[in-house]
Amino acid sequence: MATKTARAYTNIALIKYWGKKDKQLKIPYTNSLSLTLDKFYTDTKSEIIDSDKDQIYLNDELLDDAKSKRITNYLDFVRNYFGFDQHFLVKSVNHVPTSAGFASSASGFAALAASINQTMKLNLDNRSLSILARNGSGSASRSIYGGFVEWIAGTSNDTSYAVPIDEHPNIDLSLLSVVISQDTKKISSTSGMENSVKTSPFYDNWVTLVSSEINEIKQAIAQKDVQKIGELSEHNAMSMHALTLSANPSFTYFAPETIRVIQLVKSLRSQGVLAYVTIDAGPNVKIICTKESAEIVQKYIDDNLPAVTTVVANIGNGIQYI
Ligand code: 2P0
Repeated sequence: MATKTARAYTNIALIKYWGKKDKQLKIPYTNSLSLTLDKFYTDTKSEIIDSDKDQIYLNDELLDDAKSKRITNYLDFVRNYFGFDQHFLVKSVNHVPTSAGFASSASGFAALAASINQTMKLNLDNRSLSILARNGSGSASRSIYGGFVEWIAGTSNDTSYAVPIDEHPNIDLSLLSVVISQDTKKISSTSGMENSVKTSPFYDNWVTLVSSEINEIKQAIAQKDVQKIGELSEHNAMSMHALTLSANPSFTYFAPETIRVIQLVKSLRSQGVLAYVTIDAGPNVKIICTKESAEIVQKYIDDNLPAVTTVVANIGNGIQYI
């Protein structure tokens, strides 16, 4: 039987992961909660090759050693973890256009983990797959499932994994992605979160805040209260970015246009439009809307900031084999 392609969708954290207790295992300080999106995904196919070196293609380009290092290191981890020694030809295609302003590590490592699961006939259940994906990139643990997903921080490799909260929520929520810059960020999430943990005087407060916001957002999800989901997500995102500003030395992922978009959203909100921002480790802004408000917000941003690109996404599925 021919090997299937594993498809994983990207996710946006509403209550964010920002800090590792264990760097090696990527065990976070807090739980986090995300929404899987339908527009952006990675397709990955792998096969065993008769070689002592992996060959990695990304978007039809064979990656050199430097570019493939993070992936081959991960495959070394996977070989060691399961005790096999085969090497792979991996072909990965990102349908996460850089122009959509999403990082591809979440969908990328989730698709890679699922693909190796297939090729090596590991028969992993979703929990084990989430653990495997987490070892590639923390946020990838959540892309195993669709809809609303919680990553349980845990305390060890076996206890840190994502669980579905509602994979197919019947909720009127759309996400507008506002792309300000497509440049690779200067401060990676990995080092940004490390600096925040080490030097922000507010880090302990963040840990306390996240545990209460996770509970509150789960209630809001159960009640299909999009406004409450938006309020909590915006507050959580601003609190995460406060950790970067209060780090020593301080840093920020915001660009001037990031602030401008926040102001435009607040102005619309004062006119009664449902719109709340969330921002990851980069300048781009994602706006939580209803289907109706997404159209209004998109037009308003397009009119006021003609240089930015906007894309509307809806709720996506978990891992698929096609
Ligand atoms: C998140 N981010 O919860 C947070 C919010 C960015 C801001 O997870 O070091 O690529 O590989 O575990 O998962 C991005 O960081 O970091 C991220 P590593 P990852 O989505």
